[in-house]
Amino acid sequence: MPRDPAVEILPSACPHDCPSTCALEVEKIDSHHIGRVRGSQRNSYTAGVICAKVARYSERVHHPERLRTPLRRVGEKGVGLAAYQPIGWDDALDLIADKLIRVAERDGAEAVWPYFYAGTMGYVQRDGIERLRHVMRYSRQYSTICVKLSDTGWVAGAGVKRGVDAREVVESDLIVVWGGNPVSTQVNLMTHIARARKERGTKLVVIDPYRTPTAEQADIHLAVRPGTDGALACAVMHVLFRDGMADRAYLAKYTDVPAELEAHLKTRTPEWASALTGLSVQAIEDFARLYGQTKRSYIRVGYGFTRMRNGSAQIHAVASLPAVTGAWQYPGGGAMYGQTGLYTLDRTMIQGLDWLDKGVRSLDQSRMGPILVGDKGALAGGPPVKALFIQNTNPVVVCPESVKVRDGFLRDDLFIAVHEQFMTDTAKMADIVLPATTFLEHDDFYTGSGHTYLQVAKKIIEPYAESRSNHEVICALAKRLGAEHPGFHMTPWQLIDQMLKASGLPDADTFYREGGVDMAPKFETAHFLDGFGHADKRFHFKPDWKALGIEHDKMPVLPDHLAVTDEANADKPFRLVAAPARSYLNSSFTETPGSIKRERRPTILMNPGDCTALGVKEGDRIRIGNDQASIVIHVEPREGQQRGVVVIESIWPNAAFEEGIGVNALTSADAGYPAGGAVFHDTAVWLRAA
Ligand SMILES: Nc1nc2c(c(=O)[nH]1)N[C@H]1C(S)=C(S)[C@@H](COP(=O)(O)OP(=O)(O)OC[C@H]3O[C@@H](n4cnc5c(=O)[nH]c(N)nc54)[C@H](O)[C@@H]3O)O[C@H]1N2
Ligand SMILES: Nc1nc2c(c(=O)[nH]1)N[C@H]1C(S)=C(S)[C@@H](COP(=O)(O)OP(=O)(O)OC[C@H]3O[C@@H](n4cnc5c(=O)[nH]c(N)nc54)[C@H](O)[C@@H]3O)O[C@H]1N2
Ligand code: SF4
Ligand SMILES: [Mo]
Repeated sequence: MPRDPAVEILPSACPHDCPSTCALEVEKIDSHHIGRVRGSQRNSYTAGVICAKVARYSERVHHPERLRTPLRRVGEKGVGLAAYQPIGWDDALDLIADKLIRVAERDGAEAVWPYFYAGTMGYVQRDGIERLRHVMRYSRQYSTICVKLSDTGWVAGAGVKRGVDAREVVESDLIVVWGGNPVSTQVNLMTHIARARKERGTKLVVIDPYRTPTAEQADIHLAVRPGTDGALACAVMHVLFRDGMADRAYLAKYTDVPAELEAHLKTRTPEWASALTGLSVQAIEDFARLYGQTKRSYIRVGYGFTRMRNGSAQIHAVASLPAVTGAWQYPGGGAMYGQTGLYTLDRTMIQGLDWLDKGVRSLDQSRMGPILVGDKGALAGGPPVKALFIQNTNPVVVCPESVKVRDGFLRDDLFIAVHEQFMTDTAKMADIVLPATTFLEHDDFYTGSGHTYLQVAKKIIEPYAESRSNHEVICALAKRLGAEHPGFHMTPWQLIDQMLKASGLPDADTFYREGGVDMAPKFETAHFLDGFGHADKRFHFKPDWKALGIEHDKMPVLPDHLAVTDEANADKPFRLVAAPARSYLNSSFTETPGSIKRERRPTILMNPGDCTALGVKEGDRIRIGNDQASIVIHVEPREGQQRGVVVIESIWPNAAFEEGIGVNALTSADAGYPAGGAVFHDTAVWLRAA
């Protein structure tokens, strides 16, 4: 689309919870309106490309259903706008503060649970709630909904959360996208992969239980059964050792127990893995040979295959592969899961870490359902939660065991305040709803996990209607609660500047002027040739799980298939994967017309053979359930996934489903091993006629 030279173009960064954290260029029409949003060239990872949903951001920021004013509920929970009356900001903040003070006096400070996640990834607007929490000694939040399982398993092997720069895939001869769907969830990676394929004829392998848009582009798609990647990785390593494709010199120099690993893998044959993964022996042998014979092989490790009870073990097994072939030594070789270990930022001021007391109770974010319905174990020995203050997340929809979450939110003795941009399912349960700004209306600082840039972004337009930023709300509440901390008296820009200076980095203005700073380390470091992150500098095939989580005794000693998943059985013969949808971002964008049009309605993707066996066809309704709940959904036959595997792309609002509960009614709030983590793709289910 041609650019109008009269329209001002300003730099920004995408705040959404996505590994890409794209550098943006935003058309500013006037002080209240934006036009088109484009990817910027100033950041060579973004390279001018962004996803369609953010390119259409004017649909979201100027949406007629944006929250305009603070609201007080006067009707039933769950109804929405009709149940609320507008009130002034001072009244709303006074009401919240009074309630929090009363709850803390009566039930103890731990009965208050500030709850947040990454609706914006900006450090100031996302994490300021931590400062309020720590100063007030409110219950802490154990962050488990997204990266706990993957972080734990990656760090077990590599010792630090970083890897080979994704831009380096242009030098790879083989790219393996393992348990991720970048076409939908981080489109920029595909730009670099496309370049590699064009310039070098690079092969693309995708390992995913269903034919995602990424799998559709692959040379080879290995449609594993969910939760069996550990077995596949072990069988591949078995072949590498068996057929002389292991780099023994590399193993001796850079890894901990290569001989033990080789002996252990003797029984982890392709036949053994075939029975678990559902892949043919030939497919496993062929992939192992391709991987073993390609020096410049790059694994882009996704999150999907870690959202399992055995997820940390799975990612550890997969991350072991390049240590066996020594792929780390070559340009375009190695692996990457996330880069956040590169940024050692001093977040004391923003998060109020000088007030952090680890003696204060910590509650597992993903176990919100059990927590709110009063499960003693989930409450970690403390009082019931009597007040929730929520920013940046929509737990009524996105948390597992969502029926329990909803039941908890329906409690009469629970006070709920929600700060949101839209009337989400969570906001509909609140006593007080506060309108929030978007990233275009406030300043913030961003890091990327899929790339290595740090970026700052300034507000581009004025806040919509009466909306206020998270930072403003946190500071206003702090004042009313008598919480004292210098961070409550600083502007977002001052907080960013303070953090950067305390971290030994250039100041905020320099960052802004230069369009961000690339923190990519030198080749030797990125490829761990100067050592992995452990004290002994070696990759650990035999991790110290004990240091990583309380359920360490459940973990395999060496890379293995850990048989702790919710296995299919005669009563529940199907395995459900609750994967991300392309046009939504978690529960965000479920309000924008362009995204809704593309996603249409909730569907269940099924192997055509299963459709025939169950007598259902395209567009039919079917009931899917387990011991927790059941939901009704429309059928879509899809080639390319195994029989017995079904997929629901999400996360739709509850109202999109016939009976008003969505996919997370089926997912479990069990904590993955060894350190916790939500197990969204680890669910056995039955299917019946609706
Ligand atoms: N079935 C299933 N469930 C899942 C997953 C899955 O794959 N399948 N994935 C899980 C994962 S990985 C994650 S990370 C979670 C994420 O789940 P959520 O945290 O709920 O995700 P988001 O939709 O990114 O953000 C939530 C809300 O933040 C609001 N928001 C955005 N910016 C701001 C702001 O500046 N201020 C305020 N106050 N609010 C703001 C948005 O309007 C949005 O409603 O979902 C999890 N749930
Ligand atoms: N469009 C869009 N983009 C997003 C999001 C979104 O909801 N929509 N969510 C954002 C967030 S918060 C995150 S954390 C990231 C997530 O980004 P991804 O890593 O891409 O997403 P995951 O949920 O982790 O699932 C990715 C893939 O893992 C597959 N998978 C599930 N189980 C297994 C398994 O056992 N083995 C293997 N090999 N694969 C498996 C799923 O089928 C799915 O295709 O994306 C972010 N970007
Ligand atoms: S790809 Fe991710 S980071 Fe980039 S614009 Fe889209 S949601 Fe934002
Ligand atoms: Mo996530």
